[in-house]
Amino acid sequence: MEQELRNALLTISNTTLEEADIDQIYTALLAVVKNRMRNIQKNHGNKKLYYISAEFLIGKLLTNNLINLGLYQEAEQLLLSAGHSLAEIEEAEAEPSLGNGGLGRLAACFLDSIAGLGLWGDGVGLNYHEGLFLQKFEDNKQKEEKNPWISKDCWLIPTDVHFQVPFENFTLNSTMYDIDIPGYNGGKNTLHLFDLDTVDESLIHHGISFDKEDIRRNLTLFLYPDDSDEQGRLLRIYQQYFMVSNGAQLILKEAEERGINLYHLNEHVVIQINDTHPTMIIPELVRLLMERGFNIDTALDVVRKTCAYTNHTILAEALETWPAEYLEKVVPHLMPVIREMDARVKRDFHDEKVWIIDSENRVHMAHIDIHYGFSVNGVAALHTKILEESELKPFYNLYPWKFNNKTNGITFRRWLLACNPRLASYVESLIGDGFKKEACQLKKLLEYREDPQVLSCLCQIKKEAKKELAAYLKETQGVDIDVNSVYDIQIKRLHEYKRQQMNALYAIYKYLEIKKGNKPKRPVTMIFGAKAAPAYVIAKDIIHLILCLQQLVSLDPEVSPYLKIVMVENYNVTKAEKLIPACDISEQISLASKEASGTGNMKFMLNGAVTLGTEDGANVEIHQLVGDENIYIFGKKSEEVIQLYDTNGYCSRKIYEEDPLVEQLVDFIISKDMILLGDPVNLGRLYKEIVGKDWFMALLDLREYIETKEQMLADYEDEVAWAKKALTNIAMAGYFSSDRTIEEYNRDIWHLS
Ligand code: 26V
Repeated sequence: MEQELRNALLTISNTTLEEADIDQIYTALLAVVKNRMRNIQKNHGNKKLYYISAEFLIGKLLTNNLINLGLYQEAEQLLLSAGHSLAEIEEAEAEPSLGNGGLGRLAACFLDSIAGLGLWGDGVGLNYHEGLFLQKFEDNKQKEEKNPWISKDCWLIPTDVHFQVPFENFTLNSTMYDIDIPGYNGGKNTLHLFDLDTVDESLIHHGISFDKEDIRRNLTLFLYPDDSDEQGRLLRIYQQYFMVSNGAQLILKEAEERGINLYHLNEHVVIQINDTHPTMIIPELVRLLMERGFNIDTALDVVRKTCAYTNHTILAEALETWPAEYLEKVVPHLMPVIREMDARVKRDFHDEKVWIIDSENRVHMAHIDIHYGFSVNGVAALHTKILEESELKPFYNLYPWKFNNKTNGITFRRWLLACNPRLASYVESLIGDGFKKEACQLKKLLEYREDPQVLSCLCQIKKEAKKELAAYLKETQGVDIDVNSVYDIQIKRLHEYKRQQMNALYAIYKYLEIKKGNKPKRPVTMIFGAKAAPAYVIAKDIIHLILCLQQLVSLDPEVSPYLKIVMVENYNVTKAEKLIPACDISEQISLASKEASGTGNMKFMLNGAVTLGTEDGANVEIHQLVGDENIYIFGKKSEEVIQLYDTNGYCSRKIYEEDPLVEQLVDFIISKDMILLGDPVNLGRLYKEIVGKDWFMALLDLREYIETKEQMLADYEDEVAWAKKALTNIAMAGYFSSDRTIEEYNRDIWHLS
C-alpha cells in the first residue's frame, strides 16, 4: 500500500508522504482506498436485496473502509512512520449527515453487515447536499446552519445512470451517485444515492431557510426540511417520490438486464422498506409494472410478494399520514393506484382502523405497507409485542403470519474495532480474534470475571478513553472535564419521550444537593448530545434548559468542582465514536413502551458502560442478557404506561403537588438563578408543559430515577465490582451484532441465495 499512497500523493498533490499535510494525505488515501474498492468483486447471487431508506447515517468512512479491506494496521503504521495517526488524518474527512438518528444509523450498520456476510444487497436513498442541519449554540439556544459535506474529494462516485421522474407539472432528471460498501470478509455492495443536477445551494439564505417551492432547485438540499407548514410537507412528498421512483426504476432496469421475467420478480428481488418514508415505492412499482402490460391484480400480487416493511416507532406523530389532496397535487398519477389499493381494502374489511384512506381523506402510509407487503417487523422484542398487541393489533388479527421481530444490532467494526482499538486489541489478546467474525465469542471474556489483572486493565482502558475525550472536548469546546469523575452520558435525538428533561431535573437535584453541602464522593460529569428538530419547540426549550444549567454550574465555584454539565455541540456519528468508549453510565431512560429499540444502548454496552435504563426497547433484552447485577433498571413498566394512556390516568400536576422534591426541582426551571441566565419565554413554556401536561411522563419516574442513579454512583466506588459489571456487559454484547440481525432478516424475510 505504501507505494500506492506515495504515487497518489505525487500525482494528486505533487508531494511526498513526509512533506504532505493532513488534507493531502487524506485525499491521497481516499484515492487509494476508492481504487482498491473499485477492483473488488461485487457480491452477487440469484436474488438481490434493495434496502430503501430516507436516511443512511454512514459517518466518516476512511477508518471503516480500511478495516473492512484489511488495510487498517498497515495504514496506521505507514502514517505513524510519517509522524501522523489515522485519527488525525480522518479529521480531514467531512461527515455526511445523511441521517437523523437511530433509523439512519441502523441502515448504515446493516449495509456493513450485508456486505460482510457476502449477501447481495444495495442501499437506495437520496444524496442530500446539506444533510441534517449543523447545530450551533448561541445564547444557550440551538441555531441551525447548513451542513455541506460533498466535495470533489469524497466517497461519492458519479454514474451515468439517469432516470426521469414525473410530477404533476414537470419531470425531473435524476443522476445516481454510488458509494462502495466493502464487506469485512471481502466482496462489496453499493449505496445508490439519487440526486438532481439542478439543485442549487445558493437557494439557502440565513441559517437553513430556503424557498420551499422551488422544487427543481431544492429537492435534495436537506434531510427533513422543516415540515411545520404546507410547503414543507409537500416538499417531503416530492423527496419521497423522487427517491422511490428512482429506486423502482433502478430495480426494474436491473431486473430486465438480468433477464428476469417480471412476473417472477419476487423470486429475484426483495425490497426492504425502512419505515414509512419509502412507502410510495409500492404503488410506484405497481404503476410501472402496469405500464409494462401487467393487469392490476397481477401487479399488486407481484409487488406484495416483493416488499417487506420495518416499523421503527409507535409514536403516533411519527406514523406518517398524508392528506390525499397533497398526494393528488404532487403525484396525481400515483393516486389511481393508491385509491384502487384502498378500495380493495375497504371491500374486504369494514374496520376503518385498517383502511388506507380514512374518513378524513388522509392516506396512512404504514397501512399501505402492511396490506401490500409480505412482512412487517418490529425492531426489538418488546416493540414487536406492542405492535402486535396494541398499536397494529387490527392488522395482526388480519395477518398474523406477516408479523415478526428483528431485534436491532450494530456493526462491531465501527462500534468496537474502529472507535475503541485499545479495547478491541485487549479483548483479542484475551480471547483471540474469533469475535470479529462471530460476535458471540465475546462470551469467552466471562472466564476473566474474577481475574483482578484483567479487571484492572479494563479500568485502565476506560481511563485512557476518558482522557482522550477530555482532551477532545477541551480542544473542540474549550471545556475542562475531570478525568477522575464519573462520565454519565445521554446522546440521542432530542425528544420528550427520551426524557432528556428528566435527566436535566436530576442535574438540578445534584446542584441543589451540592449547594446544601452534600458533596459527592467523586465528581460527576453529565454529558448530553442531541439535535432538536427545528420546528419542535419543546425539544428546543429542553436544550435551552440544559445549556443554562451547564452555564449555571460552571459559574458556581461551590458546585463546579463536583458537577460538570456538558452539552456537546452538533452531536453526530463522529462525536459518538469519541463519547461512547469513554462512558461509565449509559443513560437509556425513555418512557417504557416508547423507544422502539435504541441502538446507542448496545454501543455503550459493547464499550463497557453500565446501563441506567427503563424496561424499554432493547434495554429489556440487555437486562435479560446481563442480569440484574449488571444493569440499573428503574421506572414504570410498559404495561402500566400503556394503561395510563388508555385510561387517561396520568396527571403530572398531581405528582408535582404531592411530592415536595419534584416540586422543588421543577420550580427551579423558572427560579431567579435560571431566569438570570436564560430566556423566560423558553423556560416558562417548558415549566408549564411539565407541570400541566408532561405527555411523556418525566415526573412519573423522576424519584426512582434519582434514587437509582444515586445508587449507581455509590456502587461506582467499588472499582472491582464495577469493572465486573463492565466486563459482563462487553461479554454479553455479542447478541447485538448487526451480523446476527442481518442473518435473521435473511433467514426469515429475504431468503437471498
Ligand atoms: C422522527 C423525526 C424527528 C425529526 C423530524 C423528522 C422525523 C421523521 C421521522 C422520525 C421517526 C424516526 C423513526 C426512528 O428513527 N426510529 C428509531 O429507529 C431506531 C432503529 O430501529 C430505533 O432504535 C429507535 O428506538 C427508534 O426511535
